[in-house]
Amino acid sequence: MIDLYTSTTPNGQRASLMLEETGLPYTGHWIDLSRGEQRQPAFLKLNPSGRIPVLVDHDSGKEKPLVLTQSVAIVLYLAEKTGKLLPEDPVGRARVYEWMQFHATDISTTLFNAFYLQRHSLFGLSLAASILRKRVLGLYRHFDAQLATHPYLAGLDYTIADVIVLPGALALEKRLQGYRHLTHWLTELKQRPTVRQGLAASSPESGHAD
Ligand SMILES: N[C@@H](CCC(=O)N[C@@H](CS)C(=O)NCC(=O)O)C(=O)O
Repeated sequence: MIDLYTSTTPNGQRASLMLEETGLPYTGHWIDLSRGEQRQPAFLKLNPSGRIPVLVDHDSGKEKPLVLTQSVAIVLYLAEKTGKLLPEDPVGRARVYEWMQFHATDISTTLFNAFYLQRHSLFGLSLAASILRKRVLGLYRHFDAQLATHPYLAGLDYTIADVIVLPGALALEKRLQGYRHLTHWLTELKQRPTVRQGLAASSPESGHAD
């Protein structure tokens, strides 16, 4: 059995989207970040950095359950555990890693920095935040170009590259409308039953942590 501690953010959604793809049974626990539930002692025992997502796998094959943080690590672990959404050949896998890392390092990190600077805008940093946001929107043109010639980011199949990129792109959907192929990809994926279930599993309606 697996427990997932998550919330309605792109990082939380990555984990629940992937769990739905694997078909593994799991229980979701929605963490209310606005009420600071991620800083409660019980949660900090799971992740001392006080952030979602956290996955606890009670069937990891080891004596103790595996407690895993970091959305990309969670997605990779689930892909390797189940053999889903990750090609076996090194070249196919390299393409998945390329798109996965493009988003996880260039886009997610830049967006986080923009968010952080915006919170400090009283100190005159909102211009820096808007420059970073513009950079992110510009970088998405590479995703659009890739999707102009491939149905999915790493090629012909839906892979963890799509799982990792999808929630962040959905959060910016309105601002990405100029990117026709990216928008088409988003529209298609929103129809995918596992995507609908994965997004629902990281929403407040899915329930609260104990
Ligand atoms: N790099 C981490 C980032 C995790 C993260 O920053 N989670 C945010 C939500 S997206 C969080 O829990 N923030 C709560 C806080 O900082 O108090 C990952 O990919 O899982």
